[in-house]
Amino acid sequence: MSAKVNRVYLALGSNIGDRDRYIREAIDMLNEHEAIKIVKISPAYNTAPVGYIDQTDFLNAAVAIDTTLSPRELLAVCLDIEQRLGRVRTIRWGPRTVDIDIIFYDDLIIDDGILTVPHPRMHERGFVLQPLCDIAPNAVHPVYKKTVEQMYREWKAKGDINSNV
Ligand code: A4P
Ligand code: MG
Repeated sequence: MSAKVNRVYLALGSNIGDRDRYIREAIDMLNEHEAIKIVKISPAYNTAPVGYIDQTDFLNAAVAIDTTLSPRELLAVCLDIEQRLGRVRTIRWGPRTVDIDIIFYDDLIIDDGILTVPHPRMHERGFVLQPLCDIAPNAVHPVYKKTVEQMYREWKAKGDINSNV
């Protein structure tokens, strides 16, 4: 019997060194995993830092994957790739070679103390919504029951002068 294939959306961000290479290498490393297939890759966007703003601009992208890994197994793979690409955790929201966040995992809602899915801040972050909207405008947030396109439109309509994509 084969394991269920799940559709997952990941957000990637980098703001140290050769950002483009880190994003591409992270995607290659995901694709090399036998239980992960990359289905779609968004364009990468240059974005101003949100949260901890005293740092250089990010490059952000999103990917759709099909995977038979469980959410926690997938998180472990993402953390391992972050580590292999030289990420050192210092300040929260601080600079990083690569950050890989699980945005949606099918329509699951998870909050087990280690993993929170959907990602709790995705709906208020242009740097997640814009690339996600390129590859999955019709994906529905299982808690808010809104499509990615709707959330991205609402985020843009807020017109917050302090926020960037
Ligand atoms: N964790 C829980 N839920 C998840 C999930 N859905 N996906 C846990 C991935 N990890 C999840 O993450 C800390 C722990 O969260 C993980 O070990 C995992 O067990 P982290 O990557 O070390 O911390 P972080 O990324 O600094 O924090 P967090 O909360 O993921 O921050 P955000 O909200 O992702 O913000 N500005 C721009 N322009 N572009 C960016 O990419 N990123 C951040 C990080 C801030 N500002 C940014 C960007
Ligand atoms: Mg993260």
